[in-house]
Amino acid sequence: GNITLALAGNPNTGKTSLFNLLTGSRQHVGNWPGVTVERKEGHFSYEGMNFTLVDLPGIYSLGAASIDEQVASEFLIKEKPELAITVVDASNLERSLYLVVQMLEAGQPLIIALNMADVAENKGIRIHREKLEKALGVPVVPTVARERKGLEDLVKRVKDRFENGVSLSLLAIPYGEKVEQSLDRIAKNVSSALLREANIDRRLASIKIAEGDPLIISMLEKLGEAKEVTAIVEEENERLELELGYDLLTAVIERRWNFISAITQKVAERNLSLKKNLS
Ligand code: BGO
Repeated sequence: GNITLALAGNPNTGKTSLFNLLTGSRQHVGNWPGVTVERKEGHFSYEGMNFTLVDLPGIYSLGAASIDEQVASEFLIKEKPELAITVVDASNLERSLYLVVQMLEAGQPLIIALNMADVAENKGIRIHREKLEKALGVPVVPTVARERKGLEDLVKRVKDRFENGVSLSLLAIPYGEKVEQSLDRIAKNVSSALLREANIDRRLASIKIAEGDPLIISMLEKLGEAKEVTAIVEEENERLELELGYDLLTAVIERRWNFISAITQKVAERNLSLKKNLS
């Protein structure tokens, strides 16, 4: 059999370097359907297992801010890859974790390639790998793609995932009572037809609607539910504006960053004496 893996990450985290190292010359380049965004796919084998690695566009979040974000979001929702490798910049952990957290909230099983470990070290940043694994419930493999370091470990962890069927931990971010109330209300008002069509659960549907995810919105339109759901979101926005001073989308984004910031403080150690003196 052939296992499909997605390769995700922010721009400039070393995603292309990892893709090339893993797949070598076994690559094809095309376009994502309907858009002019390049789609790269490659193959690799490890101990008798065959993998197809699909390189997603480099993005900071799964949303609708750009074609790249839409392409990546749509692939994850529609294709449901069995596993993703999400490349994280160890020297910029906090920024990198937003995408990871969104993928985990969406129930996407993943392994973190903690790349640029050398850059982090030069900046005096040490990431506590095990604490990060525990905080997010996913494997974390340090890599230095430029020096081909950590590749073997990464591929081993990928293989382990399929051999041992490592259980998937769905990350539930605490959004706070007032926001949860809005999410619950939205969740109760989506049809099971939508959940079937999008292949997601109620809570994720409510989060995606709160985010204005274009794929979910277009499904709601197709099912004739968009008006009703939009009216509920508007009511909830008004309530939250009064109670919190900002709307649902702002609240969701802010709470996610709070969650990420707390994790970063727990797992990243800044030690100026570790810093290599480059000046
Ligand atoms: C140039 N450590 C270090 N130090 N650098 C890395 C690592 C790592 O672990 N991994 C990748 N890089 P992409 P995206 C470059 O191209 O794979 C480097 O956007 C240069 N080029 O070599 O493209 C990698 O796909 C001239 O750097 O990332 C690349 O995610 C001078 O990070 C850059 C310096 O990697 C981005 C760097 C002509």
